[in-house]
Amino acid sequence: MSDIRVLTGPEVAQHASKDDCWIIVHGKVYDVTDFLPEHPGGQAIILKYAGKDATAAYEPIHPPDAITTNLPVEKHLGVVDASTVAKVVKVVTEEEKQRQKYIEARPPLDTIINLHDFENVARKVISEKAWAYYSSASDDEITLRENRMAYQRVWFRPRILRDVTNVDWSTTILGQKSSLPVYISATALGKLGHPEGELCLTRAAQNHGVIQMVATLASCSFDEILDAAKPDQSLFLQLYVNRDREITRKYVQHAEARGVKALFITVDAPQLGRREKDMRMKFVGEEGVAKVQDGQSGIKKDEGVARAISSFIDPSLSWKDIPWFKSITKMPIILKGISTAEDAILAYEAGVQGIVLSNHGGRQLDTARSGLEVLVEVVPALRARGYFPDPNFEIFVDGGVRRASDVLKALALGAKAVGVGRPFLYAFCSYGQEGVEKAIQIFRDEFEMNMRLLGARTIDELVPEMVDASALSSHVVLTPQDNLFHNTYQPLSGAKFQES
Ligand code: 173
Repeated sequence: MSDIRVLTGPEVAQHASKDDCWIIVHGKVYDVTDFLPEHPGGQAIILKYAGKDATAAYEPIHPPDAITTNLPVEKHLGVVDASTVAKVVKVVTEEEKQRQKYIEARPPLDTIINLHDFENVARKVISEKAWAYYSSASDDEITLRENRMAYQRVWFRPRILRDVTNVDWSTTILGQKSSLPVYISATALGKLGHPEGELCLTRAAQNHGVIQMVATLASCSFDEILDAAKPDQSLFLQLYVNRDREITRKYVQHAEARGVKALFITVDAPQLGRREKDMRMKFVGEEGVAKVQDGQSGIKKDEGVARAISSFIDPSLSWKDIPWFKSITKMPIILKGISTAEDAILAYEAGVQGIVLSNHGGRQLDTARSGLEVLVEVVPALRARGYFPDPNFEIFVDGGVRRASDVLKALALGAKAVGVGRPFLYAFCSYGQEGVEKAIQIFRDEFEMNMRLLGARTIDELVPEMVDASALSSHVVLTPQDNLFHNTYQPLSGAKFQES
């Protein structure tokens, strides 16, 4: 016997106003009237689907359980009889038609030979909205570009005649085996770019012994990702700390119970940076809706995807909170988003197990320095205090890595491993799981060649003497232009004129 209420499409459609708003998600009907003002993404976007099926819009930017955990059970009204729901007729835009053509005409995967290639493909095969969200960085995107350029101010000092028949680039990261000195860094909202979202990363990582850092704001739910992983697969968790610490405590302890191996707390995002490509896209995309709502709801229509869903992040997070994190978990704690030697020292003294020298892919404080440049400041400062090297404190770098040679530079300068975010994201947006596997293969090929040419047979043989980083902190040196990068990089554009 079942007492589940079955509703029809026309019944749901009668509740299509701000004062009485029902929506359908995954075949279930929800009364979201009271939730409207609380929706982190604003009311306008929900009202666009009032009385209708919102699944397609909901799916890419919410974990499947978001609605059930946020809405009291009495607002779960029942299921809808699918045969009675008016099919949402999707107007196929010119953009969408063009996109489908590009998907058909993707370069065969075996013609992809470097990580830049994925970015070029992704830009064409994902929606403009997804591209704007993923590729954007804050303000003038100076740091985004500097992250890449910094690697080109470090030059190799290769050693010769060392019998490099066998080279081995495997390592351990926070005690976990890794086939590469690279981990997949957290990126949010994977389903904006591919229907399987972050699961593409999980499956590829397990096939190749690579560690994935799972994002708090992944499109797939945490448990979906963990269920897709093998029992012996190492995963890390990236954490945005909630204003409600109870939510964070439960989340962290659940992750630990499910076997996550380390907790990376993001410390560089008390507020999200203004990512202008993303903001302009939102402005254009939701303009019609936002106009109706203006002045009624106080919705900021120009926030962009990320900002719209980030209001839960606690800006009051401080050094005083670190003991609390240590009290709720035994996982190693790593602070992600350190940009100075001063904070690296504080982190060490706070007793955490590592730091990520990162500017969040250029998406937070613009003109913050690259992680690589921060590394050459941090290592001597820690060493001077006897804090480096320390097997219980690992230093990571992320941002701008596109080549194994970049990774080797960071390792020679003292990093334990390097985080790679967007390139893996673009790999799965373009080719799904296979794309990620190919990206890993490209890294392998590049490690083999570069380690041979550098004269380093193992990761331990990468020493500071193998690089000349003397120009790293000088921001005015000229280097040859990186054409692959520049040709892919999409310059910021100005405000659009209104169509007459
Ligand atoms: O960089 C990001 O876009 C990010 O970290 C984020 C934060 C909040 C919501 C979505 C993404």
